[in-house]
Amino acid sequence: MGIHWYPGHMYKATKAMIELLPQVDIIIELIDARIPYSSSNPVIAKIAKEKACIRIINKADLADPKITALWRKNINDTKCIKTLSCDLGTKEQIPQIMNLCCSLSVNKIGQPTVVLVVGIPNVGKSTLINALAGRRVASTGDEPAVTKGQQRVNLRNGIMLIDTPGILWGKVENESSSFRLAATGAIKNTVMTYEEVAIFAARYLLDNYPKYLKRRFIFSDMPLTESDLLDHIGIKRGCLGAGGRIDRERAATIFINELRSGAIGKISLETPELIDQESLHLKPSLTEITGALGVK
Ligand SMILES: Nc1nc2c(ncn2[C@@H]2O[C@H](COP(=O)(O)OP(=O)(O)OP(=O)(O)O)[C@@H](O)[C@H]2O)c(=O)[nH]1
Ligand SMILES: [Mg+2]
Repeated sequence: MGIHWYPGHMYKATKAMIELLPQVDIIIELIDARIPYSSSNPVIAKIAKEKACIRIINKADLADPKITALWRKNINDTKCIKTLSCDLGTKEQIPQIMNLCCSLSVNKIGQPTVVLVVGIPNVGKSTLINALAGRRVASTGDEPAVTKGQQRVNLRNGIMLIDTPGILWGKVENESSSFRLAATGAIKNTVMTYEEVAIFAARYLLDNYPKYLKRRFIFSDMPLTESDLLDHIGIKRGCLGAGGRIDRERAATIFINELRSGAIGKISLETPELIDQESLHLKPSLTEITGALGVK
């Protein structure tokens, strides 16, 4: 059972994006390097098939480089789709992205090449627009749903960029994907409690990154369970309520914020192998969503 997170504004934003498609020449889709599968919107995958597409695995600076390398091998380029991993903090890959846009651009006399920038909330779409424009033209912020509507930016080289609000899809079938989206900050903090998300992330980190936890939170004995880990963080960070009881929600908030910021380490929350295993238990439910939006 997946979460249902599809507020009206996201449905409208998806519909507006689809309506714009006939004018679009190139799609840039940003996915999150920490969760390349869970941050890939199946609706975008479906519509992107018709267009030249640049797929950017963003926030690579926060992800485990070994796992990103595995994903790079796993996500194949096709004739129309070029993939590159990126850290927009450094802007190093901006010339390469611009060159790709220029090489894929179509010759339309007197009209700009239209590049639509899409992806889940908080993945870095507006940051990319600003970097490509070379100035701050779009609002950015470390929370989902900062961009509320489409915004057009004309560059001097004949390219028009369109920033879009972050979108998720109607039903995130894989329940683990919902937790991963929440853990990385793509889903508003009001949809799930910090504690729920922290319990999920704690288990993954205890199994896959115990050394990072030890280094960050300094344990003499490694906690065995997710609850023990949160209690330990609560004690270490002084999250105590009435009667000296550990305030789990506060401990969970600290843990999630440090995970999101990269303070615990470069961490990926899914691998291709794990997703293969999880996918065996899922049935596709895309038709329902894309049908409702008018995508055939
Ligand atoms: N560490 C890191 N942070 C990044 C990177 N790219 C963007 N960010 C940060 O991620 C946060 C979200 O960036 P935005 O550009 O606002 O994201 P968005 O996709 O436009 O978000 P919405 O408009 O809310 O959908 C900001 O705090 C950015 O500074 C990156 O490559 N690495
Ligand atoms: Mg934005």
